[in-house]
Amino acid sequence: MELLNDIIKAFSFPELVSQDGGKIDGLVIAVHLLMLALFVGWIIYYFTALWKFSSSRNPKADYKGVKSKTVTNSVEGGVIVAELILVVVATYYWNFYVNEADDYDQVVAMANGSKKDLHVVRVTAEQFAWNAHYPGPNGRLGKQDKALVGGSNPFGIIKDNVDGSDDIAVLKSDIIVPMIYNYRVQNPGKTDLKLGSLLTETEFNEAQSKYGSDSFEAIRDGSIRSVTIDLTSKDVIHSFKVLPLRVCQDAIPGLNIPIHFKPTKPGRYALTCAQLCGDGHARMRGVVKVVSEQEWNQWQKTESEKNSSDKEQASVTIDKVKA
Ligand SMILES: [Cu+2]
Repeated sequence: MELLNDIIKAFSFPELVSQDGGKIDGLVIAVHLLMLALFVGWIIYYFTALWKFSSSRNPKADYKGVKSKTVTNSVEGGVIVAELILVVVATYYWNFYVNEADDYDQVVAMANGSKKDLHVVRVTAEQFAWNAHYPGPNGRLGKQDKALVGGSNPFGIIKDNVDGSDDIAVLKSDIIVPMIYNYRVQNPGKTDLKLGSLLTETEFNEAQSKYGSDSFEAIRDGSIRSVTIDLTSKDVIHSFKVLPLRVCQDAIPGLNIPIHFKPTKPGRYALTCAQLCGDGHARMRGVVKVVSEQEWNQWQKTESEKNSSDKEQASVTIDKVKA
């Protein structure tokens, strides 16, 4: 019985901690059912052909074969239709889903007329580790310049710019992402909030203290904010794969590829590299750590302070050396 349970477990889906991950599982099941239908169809065809064209039923070979083109034509027609669906429909939806999450406006929020990368984590893969670059409390990712890449600044962040000054760079450690419940504005009252817009808990609390708790209505509707990983690679092609989040995306040098997911449970989840990227490929493991919104805010604050105090320390040391 235990063996049976183990076998069932081995063939089941891994734990799911992503709000849209069920769609991926659905697709996997649909593809398997389609393959099963094809398999059964071909098996039936195979045995029918064996029986129909056996030498006992047809002692003399028919050299003329089939004359009608109906079957060939309909198969070719089917191929053309399938290709049209693939190119027109699939490309459109792929572009729609991959480049823009349904709550993308919330992820890259517009604030003071400029974009904020509130829940974007830049991940740079290298042989054989994962590195992460986070926006600081100001919510903006600093610009990068490859001339600045070095031991103390592996991402080449332009730090003397306001966006980059509070950024957090973490090498070869857990990649932290927030799990944020959306508060949907049901009734904006006399506030500046828009009907139907989504607030994070932090924004909800800020709005409550700004306008007063009875001045507007917003409810937690069960939806979760998308997190975006802005993925790239420093050297060769790697692949960012986290099974519980149902996410797998190649990291390609010179390209920044966005991945979106909505984590539903705090915890640490295994991150593996799904492209054979060199002799240390098997060692290239990491962790995606999902934390609550409060933990995320706190972590961002302390790490950012740590980063800037490191910088101050470094400049003090340089000054001392100069003196
Ligand atoms: Cu790799």
